[in-house]
Amino acid sequence: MISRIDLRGDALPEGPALRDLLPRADFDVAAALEKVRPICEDVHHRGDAALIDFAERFDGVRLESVRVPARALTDALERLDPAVRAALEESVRRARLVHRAQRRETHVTQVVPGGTVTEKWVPVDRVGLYAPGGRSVYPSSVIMNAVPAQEAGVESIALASPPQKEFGGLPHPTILAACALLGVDEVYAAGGATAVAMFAYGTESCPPATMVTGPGNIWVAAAKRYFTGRIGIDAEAGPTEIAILADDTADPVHVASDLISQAEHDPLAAAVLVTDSATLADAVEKELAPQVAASRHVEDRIAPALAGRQSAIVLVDGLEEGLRVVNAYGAEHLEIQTADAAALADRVRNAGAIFVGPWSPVSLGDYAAGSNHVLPTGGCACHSSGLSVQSFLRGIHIVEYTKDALADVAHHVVTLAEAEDLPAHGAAIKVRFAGGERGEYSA
Ligand code: HSO
Ligand code: ZN
Repeated sequence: MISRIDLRGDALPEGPALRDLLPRADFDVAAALEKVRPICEDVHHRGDAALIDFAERFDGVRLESVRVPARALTDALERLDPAVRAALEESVRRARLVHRAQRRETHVTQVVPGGTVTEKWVPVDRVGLYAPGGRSVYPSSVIMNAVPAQEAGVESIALASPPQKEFGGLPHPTILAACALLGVDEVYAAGGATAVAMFAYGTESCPPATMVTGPGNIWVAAAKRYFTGRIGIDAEAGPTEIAILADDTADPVHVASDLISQAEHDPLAAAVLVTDSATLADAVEKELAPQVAASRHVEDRIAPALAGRQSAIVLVDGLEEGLRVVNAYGAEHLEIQTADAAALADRVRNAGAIFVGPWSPVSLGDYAAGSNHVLPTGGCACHSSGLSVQSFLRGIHIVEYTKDALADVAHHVVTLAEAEDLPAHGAAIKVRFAGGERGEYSA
């Protein structure tokens, strides 16, 4: 059901060589790029008409309009199961606490007397959020995208989600209800690459956005890559990953169920256990069989995810080696279930989010820890962070020097300009002081 990679005995290789030994899904965004290009360009040229045609082709429903009427949002919220509503509200409350604390203050640095650099943080003007449909109807992801954008102060927030045939061409009602709960009232029925193109170019009904964020399948990732440079994106989300670093103190029942919990997302989802305990490895493997058999999405997702080349039990000599392995892997989610989990967590350098100890499973983070669940996948945790308030802000430097302060540093600027063979740069300084009474650069 799940393969083993035995890294015991020999010394572990360094960096990329170690990474090459570890499992990972094939997620060929570059190949998908060629297919999304004509779709995006059609949306560019034909706007709403193209969106409506693509909805018919991909989602099997002819839309009257791409914009979802306000009434559909309030209706969906009214009809939402009260228990689901309460859970979403608690999720929002916790996410707000965490994301509000990420806000950034304007910072003024007095570099020299009379010379300041102020860094102010400005939210992007307009964000298009994407919420997948089909297999992944996740109102929780609406929260994880909308809350940081709102806390960052983004003024214009729109959301797109695929039209659903069974709901008369509207996005899934729980997505609409989550939007209503969050006060996101500009919603479009558009899916995959067409939704990203709608936000990137704008159409008759949807003004263009400066940034698009949110999870999605390979077509969404490819469309984000297509528009990189034209609009801001969060990340090209790949299939979900869980890595668990565990020793013989971990409970195999918990470890197995946590591996399955993320395998449940996608046949390409990755579940990786890294352990120095062969006993735990055997126990987890034994536990997986009955737990998988008792799960709902076995054939289409869990079984292929666990059996896929992206999942494995990795055996290492000790936790030091285990730490090197999880750092080389850079998991989207990393659980640490060892005797001294917090101390090990402190030494993790590469992970989208870290879940420490036996009572902090990834499912908690998916819904209600307060942390964000839009996290870097595919090893991108080695250089990127999950979605946060920061994702929606730009830091702008405001430079303000007095005449005296410029005079003090002028000779350095002129020297560097000459060293770079850019005399006009130096001239822009000199011209301000020519003819001064106290020498060339006197104030
Ligand atoms: N684990 C997913 C997010 C999610 N889980 C949504 C449940 N719903 C990617 O981080
Ligand atoms: Zn999940």
